[in-house]
Amino acid sequence: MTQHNKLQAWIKECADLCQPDEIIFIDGSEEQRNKLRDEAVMTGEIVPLNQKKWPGCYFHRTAQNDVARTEHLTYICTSEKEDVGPTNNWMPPAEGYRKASEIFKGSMRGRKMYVIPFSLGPVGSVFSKIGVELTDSIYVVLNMLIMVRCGQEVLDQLGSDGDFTRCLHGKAELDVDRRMILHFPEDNTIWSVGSGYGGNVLLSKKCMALRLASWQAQKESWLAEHMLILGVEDPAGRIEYVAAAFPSACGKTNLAMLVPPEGLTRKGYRIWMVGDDIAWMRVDTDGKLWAINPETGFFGVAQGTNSITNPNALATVRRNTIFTNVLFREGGNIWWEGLDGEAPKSGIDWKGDPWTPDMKDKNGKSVPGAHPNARFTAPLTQCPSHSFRTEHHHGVPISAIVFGGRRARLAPLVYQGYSWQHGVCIGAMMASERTAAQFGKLGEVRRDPMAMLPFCGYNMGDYFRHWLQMGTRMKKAPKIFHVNWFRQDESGDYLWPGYGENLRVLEWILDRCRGEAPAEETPIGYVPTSDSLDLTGLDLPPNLIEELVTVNPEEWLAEVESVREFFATFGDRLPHAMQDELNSLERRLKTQQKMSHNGING
Ligand code: GTP
Ligand code: SPV
Ligand code: MN
Repeated sequence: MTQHNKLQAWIKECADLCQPDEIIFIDGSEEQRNKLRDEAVMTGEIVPLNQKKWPGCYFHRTAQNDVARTEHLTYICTSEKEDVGPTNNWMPPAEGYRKASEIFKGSMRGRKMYVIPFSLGPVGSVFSKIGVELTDSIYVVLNMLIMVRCGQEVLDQLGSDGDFTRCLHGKAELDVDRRMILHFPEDNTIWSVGSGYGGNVLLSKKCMALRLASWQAQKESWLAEHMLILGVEDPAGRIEYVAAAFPSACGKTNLAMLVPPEGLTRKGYRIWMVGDDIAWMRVDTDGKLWAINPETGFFGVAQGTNSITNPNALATVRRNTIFTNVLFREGGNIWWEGLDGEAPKSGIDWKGDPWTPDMKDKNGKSVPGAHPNARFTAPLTQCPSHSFRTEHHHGVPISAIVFGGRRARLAPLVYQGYSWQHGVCIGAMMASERTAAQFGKLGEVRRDPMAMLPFCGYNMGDYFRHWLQMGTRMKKAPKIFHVNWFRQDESGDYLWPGYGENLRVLEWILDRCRGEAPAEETPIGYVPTSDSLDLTGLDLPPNLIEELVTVNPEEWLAEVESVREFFATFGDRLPHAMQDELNSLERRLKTQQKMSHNGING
């Protein structure tokens, strides 16, 4: 299968450690996939859904303590602690290898080890990187076959001495006390042990395409980002591409799969989905930023997905999809909270227990049938709005970069940075409420620069510097914006309808990039004037847009203070430009505050 001596030696080394009964190369063939599926069905690792209704679809339940990424067990192992910065857990490489080896040792006895060669990006593209994941989980293999380009063509591309990222995964005992997700950027190696959940074990995804890739991108002058990519085709037939970074479970998949509301469809708008989670971007010879989605699949949040919020997602998951931790129903059906129609009368919940919709926990709260972080794994090409550009080795040119978080207060619906440098500071200041995508306290606001807090594989002070430098390398840099779909009123209801209606904001953003939409200057950046968003067909309360773009200087000054504290944690690794931008922002806010105290409308 391969003439690559180093690859063979590494596989042998890992097999000596883990002691699998057998080693199987994944060739990418349908035949092999079917065989593995059958085997996993036999053991109960996956359960077929009703194949008439859900052709090619399967259900999987993870261990109860293993339902989201475990950031506190995720480490970057480098020789110098300063290189990972204050936002990452650090361990010396030797200690990481030693501790994880103890868990890996003999852990695959009685199991098989699968060898998955994969390419992030189209095989052979200048963007692309190759990895090889070794795993003892068929569930991982079946997911990887959807999420990335796998198999013999990748080995052929690797040849006899190509570079590849070494990814070792073992389920071991699935014990949270013996779980470690370790990254060794200096060795181009990832070790993950003791988990069976998505982002912890599909090592191509967050571990390689973000943590290791961000490290490589800094050295090689490109960007590896937690961003969706979509194309907006306007009424003139012109397609412009937007890359947007929102933290986990904050709307990337939904925005990427956007279906235009009636009014904008009639106007002639169409959306093309390129990617929903990760973007790799490089400056091309034309001085523009070009992007690819390195993946070929969605690993999307089930909760809240329905035919109103995201019809394209529902169409995407009708076949060839793996559902993880949803509610399982008799007759091979599934359900999750927020799906269309009424809840089923009964089912087996994500824990494997009998469930009915009226069940309450000891605090009187409804017991969910699906885990809030239940996910679907489905091929990109099944999305009705899938872009033909995903196979292009060249990617797509990016006109606008959008940052966004989940903020009940403060952050307006949309605003635009004054410059690339200001835009980088907007990204660096980002914060969001914690969601179910990671283990921890829900709802707590935490700083999450560029939505990369859990995914930047090196010191974030250096990461900001790298972003600033990328700006100087572009002749036509994308404009930078910030959005917030999640502003709430006093009773906790969302003020903005969101989902498909978000296209109205994208329209303004792209018009701004061409210098064609009016805006008002505020201390934090440009916001839309009250009549510059096309709201045709939307029935909103009067003055809602004004309310959604209001900048409250007192609240923002408090935010500046909290950002200042956060920036201070980077010490002298923080670029001066970030401090300068923050000081200028504070000055502008104080001026506005003074003006409104004096009764002058700023
Ligand atoms: P990851 O896969 O974890 O990176 O998440 P993501 O950023 O792709 O988030 P996703 O699109 O899956 O959305 C997460 C949750 O936010 C879902 O429950 C959505 O229904 C909800 N959501 C997405 N967009 C909007 C929006 O515009 N408004 C509101 N109110 N909710 C939204
Ligand atoms: C995220 O949490 O941002 C995800 C899911 O996209 S996971 O693959 O688990 O990281
Ligand atoms: Mn994500």
